[in-house]
Amino acid sequence: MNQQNSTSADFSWFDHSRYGMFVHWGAYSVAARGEWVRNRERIPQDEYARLYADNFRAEKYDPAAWAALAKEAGMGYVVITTRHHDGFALWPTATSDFHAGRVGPKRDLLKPFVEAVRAAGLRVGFYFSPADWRHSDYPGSYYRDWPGTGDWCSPDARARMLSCYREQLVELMTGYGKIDYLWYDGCIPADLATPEINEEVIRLQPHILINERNGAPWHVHISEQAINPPKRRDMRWEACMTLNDNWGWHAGDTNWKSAREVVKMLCETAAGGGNLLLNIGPRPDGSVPGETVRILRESGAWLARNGDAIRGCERSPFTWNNWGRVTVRGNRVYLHIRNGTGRELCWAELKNKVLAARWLDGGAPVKFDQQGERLFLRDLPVELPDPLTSTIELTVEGAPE
Ligand code: FHN
Repeated sequence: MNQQNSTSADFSWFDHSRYGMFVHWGAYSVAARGEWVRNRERIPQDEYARLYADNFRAEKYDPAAWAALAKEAGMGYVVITTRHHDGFALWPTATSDFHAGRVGPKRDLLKPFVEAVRAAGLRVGFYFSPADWRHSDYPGSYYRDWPGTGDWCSPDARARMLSCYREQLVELMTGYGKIDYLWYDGCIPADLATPEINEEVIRLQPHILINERNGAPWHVHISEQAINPPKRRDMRWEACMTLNDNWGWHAGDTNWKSAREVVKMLCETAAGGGNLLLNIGPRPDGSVPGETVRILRESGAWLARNGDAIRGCERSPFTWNNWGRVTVRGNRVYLHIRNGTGRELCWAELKNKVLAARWLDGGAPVKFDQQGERLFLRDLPVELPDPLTSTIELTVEGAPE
């Protein structure tokens, strides 16, 4: 059942913002080799706890700085990994002894996060992994023949796993005030997901947005490391993307996306009426890598000048063009021009009558004439005004369909 049609909750904050920060941070950050390090390197739990969790100190943890960076980037919400597959919880859960309240920082890391994000006027999201490599009932076999101790065939093992999963979610949904977004990771095995648990979550947090990855189609379709709008047009969707090749901090990862690529992703997701959830992987001390700060600030400056062309945009009816992307909001059509076009650009798929055309950043008028569905934009500069992307705003008669 798709919950989207049955909820009275107001998710307009999600539709308006079109952009959020994803944070992958935990014991794995100490290894500096990504969040799957324990699995890839087949590290036994005790060794993993001793090498990584015990040394996860969060000594420079400043969630207010994370929230300020998200705001400067133009993001409207922040989603943090409360517990990733390794089982290490960022909050003092009663379900295990492997958490930040007892090991490493020896304090609750979620409470200051929630307070800082709310104080910045942003929405709060909790990522939660149904997979838990540490749980004795978790079937290791699902993780590439990793010698897990859990026997998934036994109903008792599944029941114990479900009970722990539910208890942790109840802790998260009752211990930190209003939570705006529950972000499940891919569910392995899928039958761990139960609509009943989501219905309990909604009873505890009536206005919460839930993504679909827990095995039941809920409010938000997720496209991971790709920008693929769902075929159905009545469902919210979000593309979650990394800034380099890893989610968790990886000291050897130098493959950083550019600010221009971030702007391109923003235009692509907004053109599809979707959101971009862009990941950061803080170091174990809580500091944010300089490259991340630079890229988010530079792309954020573009968004500060051109946000009207991204925020609140609906799914565009136009196909992409070889010069860029088209986003739509009401009777405004935004042409995001990325490639040099010479002095004229012809766009041939607009049925609506164009009433005005201007550069969105700065407002200078743009000469145009329309011949049926063909729109000619004249006397464009050979060097586009903005190195990241130059956007022309068209005011048209009616809303494009
Ligand atoms: O295995 C995880 C991965 O570590 C990361 O958290 C991503 C983020 O969406 N989700 C899973 C891979 O699909």
